[in-house]
Amino acid sequence: MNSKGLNKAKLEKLTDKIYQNPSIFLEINQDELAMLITAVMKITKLQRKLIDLPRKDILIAGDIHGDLTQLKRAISLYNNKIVDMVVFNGDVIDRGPEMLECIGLLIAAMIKHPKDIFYIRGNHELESINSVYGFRGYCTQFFGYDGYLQFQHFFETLPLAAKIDDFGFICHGGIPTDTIFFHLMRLELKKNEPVQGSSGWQLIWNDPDTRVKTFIQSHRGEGCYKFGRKPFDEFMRFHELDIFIRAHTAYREGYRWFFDNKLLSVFSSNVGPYQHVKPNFAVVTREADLRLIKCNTISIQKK
Ligand SMILES: [Mn+2]
Repeated sequence: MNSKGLNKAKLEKLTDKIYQNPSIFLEINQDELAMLITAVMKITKLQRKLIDLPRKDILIAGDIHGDLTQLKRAISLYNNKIVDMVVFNGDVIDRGPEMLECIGLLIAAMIKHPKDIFYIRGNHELESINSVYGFRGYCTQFFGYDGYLQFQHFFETLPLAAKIDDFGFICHGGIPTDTIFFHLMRLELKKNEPVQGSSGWQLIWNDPDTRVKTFIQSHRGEGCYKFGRKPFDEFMRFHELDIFIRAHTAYREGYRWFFDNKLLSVFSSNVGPYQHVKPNFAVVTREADLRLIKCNTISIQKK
C-alpha cells in the first residue's frame, strides 16, 4: 500500500472508532485531529452558503450544546434507517459538558456519510462566541490553541442555510431584513466571514416574534433582528416555500410553532443551563410533511 492508501486506511479506522465511541476523540493526538479536520473540510469546502437537499425523510436537530445523548439519538435514528438524512442546525458546541465528544462524533459522522449528514452554522460556530462560552477552554486543554484554531477554520467552511427540494428552508436563526437575498447564496462560496448585520449574519442570529409587525432590533445585539408575520409571509411567497425550520431559542417546551405552523423552532439540548428544556427534533418527510419529534421518542413511525 502506498502512503496515500495508508493514510486513507488510518482515517477510516480512526473515524470508525470515534463513530462507535465518541470519547475516543478526547484521546487523539494533534496529527490525528489535523487529519480529521482536513478530511471533513474537504467536504464542507465544496458546499456553498446555501445547500440543496433532496425530498427525503430528514431529521433536523436544533441546538445540541454539548448534549451527547441527543446527538447520539439523532445519529442512531439515521443508523436504524428511520430517517434518510440528518441536519445539525448549528450550536453543537459550547455550554454543555460533552461538547468535544459531540463535535468529534459529528465530524466522524460527516466523514463517514458525507451525502447524508450535514452541519449548518449557528452563532456558537463563530469565534467571537465560542471563545467566551466554553469551547475555547475545553478545546485548548485537549488540543492546544492550534487545535482550537483548526476548528475555527472548519466552522468558517460551514453552510449558512439549506433548502429542501422546492418547499423547505433551514437555518439557525431566521429570515434577514433583505428577504430576497438567497437566490445568489446558492452560487456563493464562503470566502469571507459573515459581516455583522449582513444577510448571512442575520440567518444565524434572527428570531421570529408574533408581536412584531416587520422587523425590530433584537436583544441579541447589533445587526440582529426579530421578524414578524408580514416579512415571513413575503419571504415564503417570494421563494415559493411551505415550511421553515430554525433553532436558536431555548423554549422551556423545547419547540414552538409560528405563523400558522409554517415555521417550527426546535431546540435539542437538555444539559448544562438547558436542563429544564425538553429536547426535540424536527422531521421533514418526503411527503413534505413537517413533524415535531420528542428526542426521547426513539421510534418515528414512517407512513
Ligand atoms: Mn444560537
